[in-house]
Amino acid sequence: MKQKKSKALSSLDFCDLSPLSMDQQGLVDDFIHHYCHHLGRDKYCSSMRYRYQAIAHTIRERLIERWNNTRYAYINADCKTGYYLSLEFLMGRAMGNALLNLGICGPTGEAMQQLGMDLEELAEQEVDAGLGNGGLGRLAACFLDSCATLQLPVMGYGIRYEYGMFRQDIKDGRQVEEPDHWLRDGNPWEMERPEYTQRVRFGGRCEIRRNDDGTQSYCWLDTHDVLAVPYDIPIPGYRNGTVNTLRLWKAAATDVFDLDEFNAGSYTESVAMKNEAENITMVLYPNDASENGKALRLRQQYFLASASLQDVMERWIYRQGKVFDHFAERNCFQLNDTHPSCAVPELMRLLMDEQGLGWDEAWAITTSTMAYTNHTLLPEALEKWSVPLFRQLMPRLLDIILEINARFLAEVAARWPGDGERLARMSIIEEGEVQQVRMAYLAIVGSFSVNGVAALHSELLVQGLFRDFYELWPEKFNNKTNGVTPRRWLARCNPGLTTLLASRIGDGFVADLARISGAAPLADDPEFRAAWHAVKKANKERLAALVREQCGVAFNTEGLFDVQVKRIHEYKRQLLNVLHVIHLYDRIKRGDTADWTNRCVLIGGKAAPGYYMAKLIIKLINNVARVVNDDPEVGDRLKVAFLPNYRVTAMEVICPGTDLSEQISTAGKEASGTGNMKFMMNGAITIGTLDGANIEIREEVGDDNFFVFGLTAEEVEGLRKSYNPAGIVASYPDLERVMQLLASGRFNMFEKGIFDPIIAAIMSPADPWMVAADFRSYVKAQRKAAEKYRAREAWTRMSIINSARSGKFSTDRTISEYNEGIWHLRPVQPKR
Ligand code: B1N
Repeated sequence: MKQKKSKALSSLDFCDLSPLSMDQQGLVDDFIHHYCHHLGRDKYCSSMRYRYQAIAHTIRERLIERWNNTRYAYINADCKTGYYLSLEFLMGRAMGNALLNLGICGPTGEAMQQLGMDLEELAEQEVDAGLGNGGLGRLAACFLDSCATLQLPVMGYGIRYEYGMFRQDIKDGRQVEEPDHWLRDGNPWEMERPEYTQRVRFGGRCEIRRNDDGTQSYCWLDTHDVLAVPYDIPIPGYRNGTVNTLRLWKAAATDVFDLDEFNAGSYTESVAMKNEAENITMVLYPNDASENGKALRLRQQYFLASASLQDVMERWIYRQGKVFDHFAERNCFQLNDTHPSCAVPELMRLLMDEQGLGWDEAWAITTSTMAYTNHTLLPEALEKWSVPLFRQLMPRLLDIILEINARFLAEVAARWPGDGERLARMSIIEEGEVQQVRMAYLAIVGSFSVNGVAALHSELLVQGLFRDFYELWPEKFNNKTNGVTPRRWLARCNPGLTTLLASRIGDGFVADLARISGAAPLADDPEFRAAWHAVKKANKERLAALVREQCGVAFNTEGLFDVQVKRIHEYKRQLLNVLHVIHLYDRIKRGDTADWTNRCVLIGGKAAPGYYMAKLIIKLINNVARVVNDDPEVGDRLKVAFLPNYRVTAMEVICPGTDLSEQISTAGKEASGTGNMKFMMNGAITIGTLDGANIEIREEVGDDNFFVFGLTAEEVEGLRKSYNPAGIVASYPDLERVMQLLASGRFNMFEKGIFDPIIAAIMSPADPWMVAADFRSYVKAQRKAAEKYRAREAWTRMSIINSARSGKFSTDRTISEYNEGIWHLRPVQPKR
């Protein structure tokens, strides 16, 4: 795999090539070249696929020019580099984003028109790169966009899963998972780079060797090696000449390995071994915020950490030699949750075993290059790996972890002498029937920075989960409130609103979202409000068309578009939403419809395949939708749809067409949320609990422009011991009727008892999500929203204010804070 190196082709300097044309005719010419000469198609080919591929390659070569120039600029600047290590990058489609950021949407559209094609129709051919579960993976994608836009030398490192997030089908109201073979037709947005292949070791055993000079060295022997082959994806900045890199690793079997087995005469075994190696990057684990403890997942984690660190190390040695004095000043690794946290012991191993550094030197470097972001407080999502599994897969890493722990506990013991309980609490190794490695503690001990993703979340981290560590190292802990990129989540997905805003405040807000505040005074301008309303209406038409096509449900755009799209999880409380829908249905059936606001409720999201309750909630939503939509008495007053296969590309149509954004998690459970920000930016008003970034959204828009409800995080914890849902239901007739309707079988006429587990969960005094507790205040907030919606001018005013106050929630702001507080990178301007 690793190719023979030869002398540089100095006559082929990219900098000397004449730049590719960015105008209509140049794009037409290159399209024709790719279509006819590269792909070998002609006028008789009617498949859209090759037209898409030809335009993709036309754009790709324009990215490659800037990509090379960016690389040269980074090398020349000899600058510090940041690395974002993540098991997930939820990129979605690349083409529209590349055109937007290159600034050639106009000429490309015209070029395609000249050739008799529609650019947006071609764009529809692209499949989503769904290499992530939800918020955490999409955040990584938004971060890369902002790093490139801010011209920061940051590289993403991830895994090139053969199968991304599963496709969700709904059959008979239930989720069915289909494999997502997204690479089937090839991927024009990646570039294989076998010349940078790395070798990752698994299994085997460790041996200590005595050196001649009396020192010891460690050998990791008899390993089963897997090759890591990089595929690079260009990440264009917004109209600035920068193109950064996302490097994704694919696992491949070593040839040596094959040969040995083959020579031994066991051909089939050797093919089976090859399969085992290549399995590592076969599939993304579809668990959002819950862990499954599968060995293959740990292999993925180590594979990513090891390949990426070796890659960085190889470049370092190539450029700086085998001297590591300045390594920490020049490199910084941001760990996206604990998933890549094997990077801590792996960097120790590389520095000690491969480069011969001593422990103290290696530890000083490691703990000044690693930074860790926590994304959840849910105990079921905190990663723990069993010590025996670690020993089996990465014996040398386990040795290092145990040594890190021994030295760390000695430090704790020195600080709190005699406090055995504290030692047990803080140990990286959890004792029990089977010892476990607590990955979050490993990440904290090995990092110089630990951050949460919204103000409340970061506060709860240091008060609860990480309290002991905060007492020890208060200076390590900080907050970095999440954001979303305004390029994809405003300019690209909502051209109508972007054009309207640009006509009044200029288009500077796309690169600097703080400037969107200039639109706030326009909320008082009736003409602007009318134009705003017209854009929203058009976006609602687009969303209604999607719902009609995907769900067969007719949404009337006069109604309030009430939307909850996100992973299905009990803590996110899609159940509370359905209970409200049932309540509205009950009101209609009872004739309680004076001053009614017509409402279209859209819910979408995937459930982890093994999450029974989440899947049952999907079934309930679908069954309720069927009853409501089929009831002639209901008519346009209420429509309900479950959108199958929610993903990045669907959100690009959904958020611009939404009036009311549902952010209704149990307070203290949603670390941040980022969908909430996309909706806000596009002029939806939030109905939400005081959870995650909702709190900061409300701070920005003010109480008048946000429908808040529910218990606070503190109240939720305070209520636990005395929680009595039966009492709550009995004292609130509206909720009592909803529960009766649920129990009556109205929504499961021929499926007796299927929703009993849901009823039991709501009625349980141990319900961790306290659905019943927040029902009353939720209904009240919903009523207020419905009333406000009927006052159209006032609603539009709120909508404008929400967009205009969304400046804080750009990932440009988030990334600037990461850079100022953690990374300390200097921006670099490539040659243009
Ligand atoms: O990360 C997002 C936050 O906005 C969300 O509130 C948070 O729930 C989400 C294990 C996770 N936390 N933890 C995960 C994903 C995959 C996995 O295998 C956990 N995702 C979040 C961005 O900060």
